[in-house]
Amino acid sequence: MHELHLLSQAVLEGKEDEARSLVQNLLAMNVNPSRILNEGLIKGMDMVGEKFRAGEYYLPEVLLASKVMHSAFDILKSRFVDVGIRTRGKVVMGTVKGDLHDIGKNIVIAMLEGAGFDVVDLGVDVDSRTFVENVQEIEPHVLGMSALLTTTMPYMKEVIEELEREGLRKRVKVIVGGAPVNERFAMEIGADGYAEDAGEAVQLVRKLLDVEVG
Ligand code: B12
Repeated sequence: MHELHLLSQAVLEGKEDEARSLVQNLLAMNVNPSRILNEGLIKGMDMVGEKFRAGEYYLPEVLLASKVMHSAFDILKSRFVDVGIRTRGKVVMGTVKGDLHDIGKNIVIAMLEGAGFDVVDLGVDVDSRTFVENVQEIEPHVLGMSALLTTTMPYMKEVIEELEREGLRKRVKVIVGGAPVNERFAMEIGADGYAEDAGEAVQLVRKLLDVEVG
């Protein structure tokens, strides 16, 4: 669809006003919010990633695109709210130590909140101590970790080991995600689940908590 293409271009080119009005138009045209997110906004970020890899974009361009993505996603966010269903469970979520990427994590959080879960966001660059302390205090049903760098991904294992040392591992389901993470890695480090995108993350949390869908 032409408007979705224009939206990914607006993210790619860092045009905030244009991206926001395209999202409004697409919603007015009754285009499914998940489609706007995946085929417009995330597609745009993927294109940014390609340019970055190819050395055509530098950090300022990537940051600008991130800002546009964030601002446009804000309009979309409320559309994921599943009215009438409240607090289906508690989730604690953070991006692991050494990693500052939070766009994907924030989308996952917004979708989980929309689906009725209570989410506590620990932010980025979160060390194992902080994860463990929050699991102790908040007693969430699920702990979610995000990593976008191959160098920070192994840290997820350290957090799981720390949970084990503190005797907390059995009390919380651990889920992991982020572009370099996959199902196999998740199983290798002893996580309970992996999801490829925010929509799947909601299904995964529902499944782990055995919450009725709908
Ligand atoms: C935006 C971005 C940045 C921004 C981050 C802004 C922000 N606030 O997040 C900035 C400019 C800060 C940045 C910095 C760096 N970046 Co960067 N960045 C990206 C970029 C272009 C997009 C990432 C993104 O937001 N994608 C969109 C979101 C929606 O997707 P996502 O994060 O994958 O999330 C989805 C799923 O993975 C899943 N998910 C995510 N988290 C979780 C968690 C759970 C529990 C679950 C279930 C699911 C889940 O659901 C999400 C929604 O569907 C990627 C390239 C790419 N295409 O991935 C590079 C990329 C990740 N960056 C990279 C690099 C190298 C860096 C830097 C080291 C660059 C530098 N030399 O300084 C620094 C590192 C800083 C640090 N310490 O973290 C590399 C990583 C390479 C590697 N193999 O490790 C990439 C792949 C670019 C590349 N091709 O080289 N970056």
